[in-house]
Amino acid sequence: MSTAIDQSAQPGNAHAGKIVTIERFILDEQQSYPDATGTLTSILYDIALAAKIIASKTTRAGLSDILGSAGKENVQGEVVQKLDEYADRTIFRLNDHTGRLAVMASEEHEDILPIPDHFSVGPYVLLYDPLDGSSNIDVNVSIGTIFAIYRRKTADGRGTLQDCLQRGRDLVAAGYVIYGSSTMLVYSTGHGVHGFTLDPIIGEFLLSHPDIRIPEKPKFYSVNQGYEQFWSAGVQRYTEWLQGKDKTAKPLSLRYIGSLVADFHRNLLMGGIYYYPSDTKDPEQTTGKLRLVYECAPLAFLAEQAGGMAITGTERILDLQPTTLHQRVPFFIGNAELVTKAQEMIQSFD
Ligand code: P6P
Repeated sequence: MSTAIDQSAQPGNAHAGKIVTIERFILDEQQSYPDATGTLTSILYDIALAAKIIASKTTRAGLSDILGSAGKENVQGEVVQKLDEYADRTIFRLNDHTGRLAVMASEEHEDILPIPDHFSVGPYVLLYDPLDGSSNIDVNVSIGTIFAIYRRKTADGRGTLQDCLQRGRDLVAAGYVIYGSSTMLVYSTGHGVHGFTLDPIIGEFLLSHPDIRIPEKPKFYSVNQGYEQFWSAGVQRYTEWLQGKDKTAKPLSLRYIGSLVADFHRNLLMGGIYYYPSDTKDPEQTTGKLRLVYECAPLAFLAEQAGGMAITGTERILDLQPTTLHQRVPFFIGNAELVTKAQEMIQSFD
């Protein structure tokens, strides 16, 4: 199997033959913006550092007392795993004192996370899901961190909720870290999607997947088919189409890990669609499970940058104006052809 260094040596790769660290790549990218102050670059550095620190724990989770639940629930009513808390605290503490952010918000907390009064504020906003899919920690399934960076909207002072409730189309940068067989950081600042693999020996993220594009020919569909009875008619018919039941297309393989970042990452690299539709399994929560601000908008930004699409079933995710921090939306993301077909069948049969 080729390593990150071998891959960058592939002919046709703009970075062929070079060993490019994420720091160097981000700095090179910044050179393209004469008026850049370096603040966004520094935030991305800090996220890469947080990823290394969290990765050092996830790879040893089974060996330290950090494994297992912290015995309390988060705002989502989910049992908080200790690794969740560690990841959440690590990202906050790496960013609260830098003077680069006006405010933060984390999927693990009900409200916004103000910058402490004794630290100065800055022009950006950081929203993050510290460890998505954390219920998989104890069974050694890949999990991930998702982050979104906006410019603040309020003029000055401490950032507010308004700074955190922005449309995804106004994202300045977004990305994720996947803690799997290797640790990868994948991000975009609106100029393509780029993947970096952590070399744990030297502690560096090295460019391994420049300019990621979702393959035209999809391979997989990812959905929890255990809830099929609770879906709308359009989603049920769409799923049958994906399975080739109407004989107009070859069946796709079902791959569903139950960890959004892992499912999204596989489909980004190999082609496919992930969806978590609205369903009626919980009368209290029929708009689907995934959070617009912390999960859907940042991943939608990446998907579109990689030539894909992301919708609620009827609307473009990046056009949605969030009304609350923990707002959930139905979510279809991946290969443009498959997402478009979902929209058509939902509109025809719902
Ligand atoms: P279900 C994990 O809790 C998560 O938010 C996503 O990472 C994952 O895709 C989804 O929920 C799994 O949900 O209902 O299929 O178990």
